[in-house]
Amino acid sequence: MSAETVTPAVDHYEAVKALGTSPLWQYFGELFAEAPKNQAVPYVWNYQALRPHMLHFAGALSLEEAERRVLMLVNPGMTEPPATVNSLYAGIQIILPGETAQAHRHTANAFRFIIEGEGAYTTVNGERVHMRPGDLLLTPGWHWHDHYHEGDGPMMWLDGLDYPLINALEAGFFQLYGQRSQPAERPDDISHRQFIHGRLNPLWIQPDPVNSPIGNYPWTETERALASIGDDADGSRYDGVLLEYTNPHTGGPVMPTISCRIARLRPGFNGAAHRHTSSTVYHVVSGSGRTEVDGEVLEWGEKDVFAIPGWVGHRHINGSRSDDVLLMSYTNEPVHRALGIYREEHLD
Ligand code: GTQ
Repeated sequence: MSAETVTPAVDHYEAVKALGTSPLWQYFGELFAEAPKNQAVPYVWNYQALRPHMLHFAGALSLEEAERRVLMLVNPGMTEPPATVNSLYAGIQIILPGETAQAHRHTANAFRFIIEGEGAYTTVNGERVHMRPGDLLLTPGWHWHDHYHEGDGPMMWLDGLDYPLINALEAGFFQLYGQRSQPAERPDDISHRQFIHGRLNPLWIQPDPVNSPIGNYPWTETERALASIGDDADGSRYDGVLLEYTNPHTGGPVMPTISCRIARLRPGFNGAAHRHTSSTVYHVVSGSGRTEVDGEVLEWGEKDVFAIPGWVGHRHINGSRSDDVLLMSYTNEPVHRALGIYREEHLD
């Protein structure tokens, strides 16, 4: 017998695996799916149910023990690592009078939307930025920030960050400032005082290439904008009177990876259905209603948070005959648009 005939059949699959390769034909359908298959699912987080537990942890855990006292809003489809939708995270943070959440910075971009309480401020790169309910505060990537509460009663807010994207891109860095709080180095609330008029910008400020220079978009201004639009504007068929918080230098989103928005759904608003590749997290500022998603109904009430993953068909409804719904939302749409992968489909 020749040596050739006794050689066992080579298992080419095992052999190529050992060589660090894999046959594309076994993965093709998964890697090049006809349409996106999102891990995240539509979901509602009930604020009133969470609130007593937030208060419990406020009493049980000091800010010396926790870098930030936050309950993460974890999507049941995205638990490891935890995320709220693809590329975005939401959390509810609580801080008590006299407490300091120590100064740190991270490459992830962050914002806060104030839910309840008054008298706290965040120091962002040396500027104290005061918070009131409905205010949108920005902490763009690599900006030092610490929170301090000098008022009465607990203060709670929604945190929105893009760390799932930053970590997926392997660009996550984190640093402690070294002291618990930063000294105030600039006049309090100066960034929004000098920019808030929107159409009159200070020319002595060197624009940041990607981030809005505004520390706080106060609720008083948001309300004024909605009131000024009134009842006779067309609005969007899908999202009602939908406004984007903008970077005054560019007119674009407040941060490169996150567009923050506020929408007013008038009484009886029955939105048209659509889907888009971008994912959205909503916070109900006031009112209650429902969102129909691919045959399922998400019911939401005041202060709740809900998630609509990308490519899920959805329609928002304000069933009330008398009350507005105000929805704050944030989305990764700017990332999809920047990469040329944004797609939208009208379903009605
Ligand atoms: O307040 O700086 O929910 O750094 C997650 C990470 C809040 C914050 C979060 C953070 C913060």
